Amino acid sequence: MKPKPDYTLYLVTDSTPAILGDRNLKTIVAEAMFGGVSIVQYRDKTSDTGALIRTARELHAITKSKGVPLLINDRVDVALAMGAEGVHIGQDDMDLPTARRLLGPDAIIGVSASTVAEALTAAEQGADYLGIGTVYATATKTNTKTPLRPSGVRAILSALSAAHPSLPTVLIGGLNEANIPRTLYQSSLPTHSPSGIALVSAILTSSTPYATASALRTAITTPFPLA
Ligand code: TZP
Ligand code: MG
Repeated sequence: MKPKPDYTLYLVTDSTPAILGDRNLKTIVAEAMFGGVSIVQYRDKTSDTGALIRTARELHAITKSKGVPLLINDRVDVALAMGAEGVHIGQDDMDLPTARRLLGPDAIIGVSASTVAEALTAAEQGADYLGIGTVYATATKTNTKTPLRPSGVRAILSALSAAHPSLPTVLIGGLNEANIPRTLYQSSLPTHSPSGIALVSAILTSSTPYATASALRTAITTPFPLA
């Protein structure tokens, strides 16, 4: 049976010294999960295939112990090799129908979308969720198009709401505890709110990942103060 992930607080990992310093990724992930991270994507653009599989296995041991799904960024082969719950693919990675054929119906497959057309195509091809971004410019990923900002997110959600009203969506890019409440408020439609927030630096650069994840979860789940 396919799991139904909780996308509320979605941690995307990074492998660069600029973000991790000399800290241990597995320790940060474990602490952040105790603070409320509900899904983890292992994103590592620098390690070779052997190291990717080894680290993914180690992370999987940690996530599995809490029932948190682990998705692998880009690499369907790595996900297959170590039995991750799924993958996250971008527009330049393996296409979704091929990934689905390789991983099977129960795998969680997420797709990055930065335009209405990309979102609708991924939805029609059976993506399990969409990563919508970049919402705001971020130093973590610089090869992105013009930031969508909340108005661009709303345009995508509005296009999805007709044919794919229940497809989960996760916002990514430049998000932090301070800007999450208003970003969620400004990005939502009456009929559709994003299912969660994906973050790299806000969690990975924190010296207290437990407290940071917990504060982020509160920022995501507390209604925006209108008064
Ligand atoms: N995809 C779009 S933006 C981004 C990715 C992987 C990086 C987001 O990083 P941060 O540090 O949360 O802004
Ligand atoms: Mg990719």
